[in-house]
Amino acid sequence: MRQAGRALKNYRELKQKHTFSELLYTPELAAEVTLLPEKDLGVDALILFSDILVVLEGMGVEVDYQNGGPKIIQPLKEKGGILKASPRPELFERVYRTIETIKSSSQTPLIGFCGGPLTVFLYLFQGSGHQGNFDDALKFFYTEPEKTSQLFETIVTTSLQYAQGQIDHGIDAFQIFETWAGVIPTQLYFSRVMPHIRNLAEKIAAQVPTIFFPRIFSTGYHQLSEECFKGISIDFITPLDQVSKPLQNFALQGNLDPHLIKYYSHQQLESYLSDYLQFYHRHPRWIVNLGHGVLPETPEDNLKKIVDIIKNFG
Ligand code: 1CP
Repeated sequence: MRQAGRALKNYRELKQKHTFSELLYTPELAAEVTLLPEKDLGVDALILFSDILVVLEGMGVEVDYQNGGPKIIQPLKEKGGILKASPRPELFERVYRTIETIKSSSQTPLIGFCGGPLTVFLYLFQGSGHQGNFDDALKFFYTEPEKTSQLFETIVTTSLQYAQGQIDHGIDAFQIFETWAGVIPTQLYFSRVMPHIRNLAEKIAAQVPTIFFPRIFSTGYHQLSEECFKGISIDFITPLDQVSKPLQNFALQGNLDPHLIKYYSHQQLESYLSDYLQFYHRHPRWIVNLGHGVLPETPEDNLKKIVDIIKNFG
């Protein structure tokens, strides 16, 4: 959950020399970026340097990552909701080469990932995620449920193929980022999106430990106890103690507030994290992580401090 690199000096230096797409699709560079947090921060696990929109690019949808957040060149709102594109499987192949390169030089567990179908659909239809404005995509979601469901199926089919490739090339765990789960009511998420999540996750979870991150999921977290995941990643709004009991059989991940990580002094970080140590005694399967991505301009020193504090807890 780092989004990332943005906080790391060594990442920003690479960005001076290469575009984001070059970093994504040059296996040696993507491997180098993936490994930075291990070297610079000392974290215990790596997340593949990629993006959730790579699935769309592999489907043949063009994405522009220049100038701020990513943009879909021809979003479905401009094409009457119809997806016509020629798949580019060679882009996935580059990601698989990246995984092989990482695995050949590091023993640290590597997390692969994809976006959840709702989140990927929202970007595909709207064209960007700017400030969470998905008005056109949501209009389609509410007024064209069958066509939306077909798009979910298309996204899941490609995501599954991509996830399988990541597994075959050596990832150790998999995370599904449903960043925008909270734009619709939780019950609607369960009735209209969750069946697609299950189609995606069950095959993956049968092979590698799988973590689900539905962001801003309210009481939805309480209803995941029968799902196939090993871990649930929790946003930074929801108190962990509220979800600990219903999710007692799962590893819980995340919940640290990215703002606080950005603005707190080292001393404040220590006391913040010691509260989590108490939580850890109640729920020992807790993976230290943020409740959403690291904010740009977060002091790298603060990230390093968190890792040091946690490791000193022993
Ligand atoms: O951070 C890492 O290096 C790990 C790899 C990673 C992951 C897991 C990146 C690299 N992106 C993601 C996931 C991702 N991408 C999500 C789900 C998690 C989350 O909510 O943050 C989403 C919604 C995206 C889409 C995306 N790509 C955004 C958000 C835009 C928006 O307005 O909604 C952004 C800024 C990107 C570009 C991107 N992807 C990754 C990085 C490091 C960046 C920033 C590029 C840069 O400026 O250097």
